[in-house]
Amino acid sequence: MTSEEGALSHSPRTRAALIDRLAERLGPGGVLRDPADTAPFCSDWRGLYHGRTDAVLRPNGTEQLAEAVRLCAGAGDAARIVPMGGNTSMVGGAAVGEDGSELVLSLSRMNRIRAIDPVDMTMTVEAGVTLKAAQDAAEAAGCLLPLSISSEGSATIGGVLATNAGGNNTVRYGNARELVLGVEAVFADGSVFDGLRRLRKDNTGYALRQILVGSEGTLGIITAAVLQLHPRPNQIEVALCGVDSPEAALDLFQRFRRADPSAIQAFEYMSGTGMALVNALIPDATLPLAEPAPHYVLVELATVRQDGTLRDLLEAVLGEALETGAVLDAVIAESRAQRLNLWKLREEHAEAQKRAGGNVKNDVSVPVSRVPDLIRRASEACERLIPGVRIAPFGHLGDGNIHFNLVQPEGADRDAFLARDHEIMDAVCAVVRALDGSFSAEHGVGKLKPYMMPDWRGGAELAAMRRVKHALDPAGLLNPGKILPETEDRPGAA
Ligand code: 2HG
Ligand code: ZN
Repeated sequence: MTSEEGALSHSPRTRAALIDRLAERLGPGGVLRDPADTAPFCSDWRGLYHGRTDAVLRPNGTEQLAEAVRLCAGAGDAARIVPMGGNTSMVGGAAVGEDGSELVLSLSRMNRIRAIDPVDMTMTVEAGVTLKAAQDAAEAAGCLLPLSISSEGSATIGGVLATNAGGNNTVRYGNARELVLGVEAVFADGSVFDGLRRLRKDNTGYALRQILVGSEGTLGIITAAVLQLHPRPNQIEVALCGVDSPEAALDLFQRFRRADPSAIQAFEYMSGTGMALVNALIPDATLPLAEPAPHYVLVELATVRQDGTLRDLLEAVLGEALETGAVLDAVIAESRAQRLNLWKLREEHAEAQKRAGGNVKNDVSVPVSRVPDLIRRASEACERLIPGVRIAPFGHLGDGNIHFNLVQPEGADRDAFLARDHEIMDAVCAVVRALDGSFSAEHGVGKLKPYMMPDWRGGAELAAMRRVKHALDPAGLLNPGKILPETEDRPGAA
């Protein structure tokens, strides 16, 4: 394509005509054009990306959404589409480009819970329902939707599925992928894939729902899903423990697993540095232990049994671990309010780190046995690279996913620190690779990390991904610039 053709196909005039037509079809409230209204859709939670859009589309249902996609597809390159849920991505998964040629497609008006079946233990929800609203609806029906992530108040089902979210309960229930029985989605040509099946067994060709889950909106737009629910637990116990090393944290995990693997609902790790930031920067987040510890574990046990023995199990394991010195100190929640308070100390880590200054995040995973090695070796590498950097890893130890996050040194220049993000991520990822891990465990690739794909997923794997993308979205209409790198070369490579 010549540059003249490129300029023509991005023509703002064609786009303006398209937006007029979209406004007509989507009706009142269906299209936002005023920059004051579109601005919140153009920046991400981390503040890494600031784009521009000529319109935010807000269809009120699948049919409208499909029609909008058909219109955009018919307009060629004039309007590519960035699907957006709660806009909570940590990797710019819904970041909008800077030239205005991308339209945001917000699922916020598609927020109905279509059905809950307590016998089949399924719920059918639209993509714009927040994860918290879906959890609450499941609970009201006497069931449990076990997906739980720190941003669940804003994150929506569509985004959670598009990114195959993991979160706090993966250790027991798996990732989002394991909880999806069916999806409804709109493909890039505007056709509707009606796959809202509620079946546990359904081997009828390619599992398209599983290709869409984790595709970050690049292969189709998930508009609704059938989720597998679980029985609600009758006993829940939560404890916060201080430990003196990541090895001790792993040792404690093994103790619980030996005692009763089926009781572990969450097993979370926090560094002393991360916890100190939460205590200092988040109101009403006070450490309930007598002394701060170098590292912490938050463990949640749960069971549907009603025999009152879960507390015994928790106390037996903690008692033994305290005696051997594997645990330094521990507090057990005595009420639902105390449980929530202990969880708050964990869930506010991202917010506290944001308040402390610039962050470089490494959402990495390694085999569980190697988590202590990861923490030690990556810490050493980062200390060497940036003396004084605040090393504040935390995360889902039970499934091997650690958020190896760095907070700028106190008093340092935020932008200068962030300018070194690739250098820092590369140093951490070198350790992750040596430990047979992954550079992105649960947050996805988004706009931040496609540059890593050739190194980590190159060759036949990346080539096959490109062919799948081309087959389902030949014009590159959906979520441009995410997951797949523009070239096979690393930036800066000779
Ligand atoms: C969490 O586990 C989220 O709290 C956010 O995945 C992690 O801030 C982060 O890096
Ligand atoms: Zn996480």
